[in-house]
Amino acid sequence: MWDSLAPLGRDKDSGGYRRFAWTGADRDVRDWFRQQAADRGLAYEEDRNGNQWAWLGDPEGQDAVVTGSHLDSVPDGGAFDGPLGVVTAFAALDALRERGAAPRKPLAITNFADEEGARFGLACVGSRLSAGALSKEDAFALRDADGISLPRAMERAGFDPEAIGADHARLNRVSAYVELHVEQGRALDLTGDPVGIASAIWPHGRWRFDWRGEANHAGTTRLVDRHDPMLPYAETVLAARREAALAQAVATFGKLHVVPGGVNAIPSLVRGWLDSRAADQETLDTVVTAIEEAAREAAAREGVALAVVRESFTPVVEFGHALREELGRVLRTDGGEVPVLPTGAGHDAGILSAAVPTAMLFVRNPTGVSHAPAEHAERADCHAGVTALADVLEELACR
Ligand code: HGY
Ligand code: MN
Ligand code: MN
Ligand code: MN
Repeated sequence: MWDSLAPLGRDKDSGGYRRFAWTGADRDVRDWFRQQAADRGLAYEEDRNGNQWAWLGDPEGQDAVVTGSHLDSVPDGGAFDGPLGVVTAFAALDALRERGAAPRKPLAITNFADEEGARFGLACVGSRLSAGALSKEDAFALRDADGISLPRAMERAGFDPEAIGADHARLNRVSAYVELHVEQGRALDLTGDPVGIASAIWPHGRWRFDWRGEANHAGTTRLVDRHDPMLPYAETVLAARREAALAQAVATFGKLHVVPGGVNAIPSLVRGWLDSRAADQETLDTVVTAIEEAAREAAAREGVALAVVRESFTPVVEFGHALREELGRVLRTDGGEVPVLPTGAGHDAGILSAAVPTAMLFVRNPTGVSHAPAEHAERADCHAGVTALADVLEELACR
């Protein structure tokens, strides 16, 4: 199964993945999902927001137990972030069948659309729409770098964008959503465990900084006469690292857009996107406020204007104790407890936790790297993840 998915959307130069929402690469992995469902005789659905569902049992039934993740990626993303959760879901269902475990509740596997937000700039679009955390109006306002709107992209991919919106009826029928995900750090590698359970997702957000200066000739403009927006941008990147380090938080300027983008032209506009996250809300607010202050001071020194917009924000998610404890009981072995750990990465499970009891399982990533081609999980640990997920699904759906 893995080998049929791995080549799809992979960039031959970087070895990373470029599976952006509603593009050809996304269509290929969605077709792959549909085929996996068909191969298992599962009832296949696409919901009003483009999320894919493969059902064992009645899609209209109550108390459904759902597992899955996403198949889209960040630019040059790794092979496991998202796909591991979908592949292990199908493999866990196969394992339940091999065990002869008969689900008493409907069981579904999902691929949530556009989790990474790589194309339109907002993460977890499919799950946000379904959970009512993103309005149709705000979704319609999303544009990609070429100015193509989300609804237009969905339409081109064969979806009716007018249908998007909250899907409470569907989510109200779900009794638990469990997402398995490659760990995006090295905590399990350090504890020596193949599988862990998520305790929480850090609060995190995305802020857009627009520095507007004075376009001019790179060769003839004296330094004293410049209003170069690149300067305050550079100083703000250094301030972000400084403030995050002081607060044991994280801050990243990972995306930059420069206008006009000529080597020999002082820019008129430098647009940078900040991704910042911290263990708690107060710390995050402190860090972002300090970064913004440093950005304003640097802009003033260069005679450059600055506008800052918070583009998205996800508050802290504490995964519910009841389901988390149940997973801990199911996965406890003679070797002891399964580690419980927080994550700084956002997930559909985090968005859905506002509407559905959710839990997450992590599989060890010996490199600790994610959102890059070096992301890795050993085959043996992936198998341990399948067994753990099958045990959890058997407990939740078959008992
Ligand atoms: O950005 C995140 O944390 C997630 O991978 N979308
Ligand atoms: Mn990711
Ligand atoms: Mn992910
Ligand atoms: Mn010239």
